[in-house]
Amino acid sequence: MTTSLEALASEFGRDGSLWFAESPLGGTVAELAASGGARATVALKGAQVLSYIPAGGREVLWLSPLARLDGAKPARGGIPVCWPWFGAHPEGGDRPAHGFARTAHWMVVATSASADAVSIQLALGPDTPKHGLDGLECPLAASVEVRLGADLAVSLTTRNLGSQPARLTSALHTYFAVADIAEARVEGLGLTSYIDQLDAGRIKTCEGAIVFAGELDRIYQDATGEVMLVDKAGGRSIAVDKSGSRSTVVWNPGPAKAARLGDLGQEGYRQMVCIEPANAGADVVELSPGGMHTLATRISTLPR
Ligand code: TA6
Repeated sequence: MTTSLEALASEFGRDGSLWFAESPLGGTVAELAASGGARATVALKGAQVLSYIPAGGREVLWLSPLARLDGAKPARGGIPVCWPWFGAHPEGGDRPAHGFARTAHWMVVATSASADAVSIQLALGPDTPKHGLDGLECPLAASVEVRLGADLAVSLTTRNLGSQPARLTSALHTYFAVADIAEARVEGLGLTSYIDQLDAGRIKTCEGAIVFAGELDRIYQDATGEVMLVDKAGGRSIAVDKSGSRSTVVWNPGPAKAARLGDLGQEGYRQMVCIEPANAGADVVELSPGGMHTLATRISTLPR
């Protein structure tokens, strides 16, 4: 398994477009630089995108000032990969919330660079201790592709290598940067029912845009379309498109939960909102033996 910077550079580096470095956060990252000027940073731990800066633009993703790659917890921010389950494991116990993939080491398996885009593909290491959503030995394999060009595309592909059907829930748990959560809104989910995670999982609907006045934690069901994050105070909008997903999670911890979590930094909750293309709630993926599923997102910025 190629891990040293020199070995990674030799096998997967792409002159001027993709290189590897030791991040000050305490782990190895791939730096992507598209010909048009866009930049992205991907941590090998968790196959986690940490940064995305479009050409001529500013950072799109929020990353906690306390984020670390060398701790037991996942780095707070960017695009954590929740897999092979979303949320708490049905059996509880010591199973980590949002699965084990986001704290596992991923291997680089391929890179590419062209005039249009730079991409990196990573695979979850075969030595990752794995138990699945069903609590059994997990027969699933995972790979992530990050493609940087005019926008940012991230896809999570799962394959069932076992001889039995397997179930999967997952999410690309994307943290978006906003200038002020109090002036941000999410459009495109009006009239879609959601599971209210703050009200015993009751099913509700909300008309119009989502606005934030404290903690909000919702799993929108039958949500298959693009949503728009309007960062009014920041003077921009961010389009979040997706495929392979019928659920979208929207989350902001608010001040009290942010204080309990303790790793968002001073008032960090005011500068972030999660919009997560997911397979969550009733949106459970059933994979037959040999079957494959891809959850993908595409992120692009617009003038407001
Ligand atoms: O996606 C929303 C959510 O499930 C929230 O309930 C909150 O727990 C958040 O994920 C962050 O979870 P984490 O395990 O990263 O602290």
